[in-house]
Amino acid sequence: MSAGEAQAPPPEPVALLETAVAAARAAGEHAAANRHRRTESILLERHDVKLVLDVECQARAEACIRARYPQHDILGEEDGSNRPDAPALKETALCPQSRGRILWVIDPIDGTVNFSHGMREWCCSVAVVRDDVILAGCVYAPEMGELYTAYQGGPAACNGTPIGVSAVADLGRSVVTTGLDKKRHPDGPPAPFFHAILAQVQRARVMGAAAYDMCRVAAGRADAYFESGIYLWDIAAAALIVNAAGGRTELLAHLPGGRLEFLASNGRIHDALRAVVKGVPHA
Ligand code: LIP
Repeated sequence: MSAGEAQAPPPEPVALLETAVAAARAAGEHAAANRHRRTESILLERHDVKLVLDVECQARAEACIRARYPQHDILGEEDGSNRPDAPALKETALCPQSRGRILWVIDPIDGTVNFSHGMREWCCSVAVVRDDVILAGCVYAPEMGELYTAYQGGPAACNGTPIGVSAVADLGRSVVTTGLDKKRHPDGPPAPFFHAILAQVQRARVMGAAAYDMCRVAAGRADAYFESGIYLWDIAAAALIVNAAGGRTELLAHLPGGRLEFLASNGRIHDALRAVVKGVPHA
């Protein structure tokens, strides 16, 4: 970004959202049209997979953004080398990389393992951030027929219809989604966060796509989401959508390798759930 642009005001959030939607749709429609290629992998790890379509979908999202905003910066899951090293990130900022510049944050296929097995719970997430403020965000779940959107100062919507978080105020009556980060506790007991949450809520669910999990919270179909070891691109767009839907989000910690510990909720059970996850000893 040029020095002059660093001082220029960012484009209007509504205009940015239009591009975020176009980028998420370009990625999602390509993935959905190529489901028959869902097992073409670049990297197969014990608990993860990187697909050829991940890279292709990110390229399509980037093309939409660069056509409209060639001067903006982009951070995507498939960049690899862009994963900031957390020891340098001493701040509480969710996206310190966005300081002084407009940064697009892309997860071309969130829920990649779900997608590669033919499950429908996957989505494409595109957010735009400046000075740690999320200006607009879109989460597109093609096989669920749902497009979630929000922009700074505006409403959260699903397919253009306003959405809002649930009214559940008792943790014991809540449904909380989370992830099972196998890499966080390689030697300790399995899934300590999951078991701590499970003991306190009505149901704990692991659905495999953070951005879509958070959109469930925004739409009032789940009451909170928590994950330790998630990346910025998994949660940036959905964080704005949850807040715009009347919920609350909180960065609990920066972890090594650019991973995050992140909590999103309907607001009413936020403090109680934070106390539960803060009580889990970290490896
Ligand atoms: C996934 C997240 C999920 C997490 C998985 C994985 P990806 O993102 O959405 O919440 O538990 O480990 O990180 O890799 O499918 O984009």
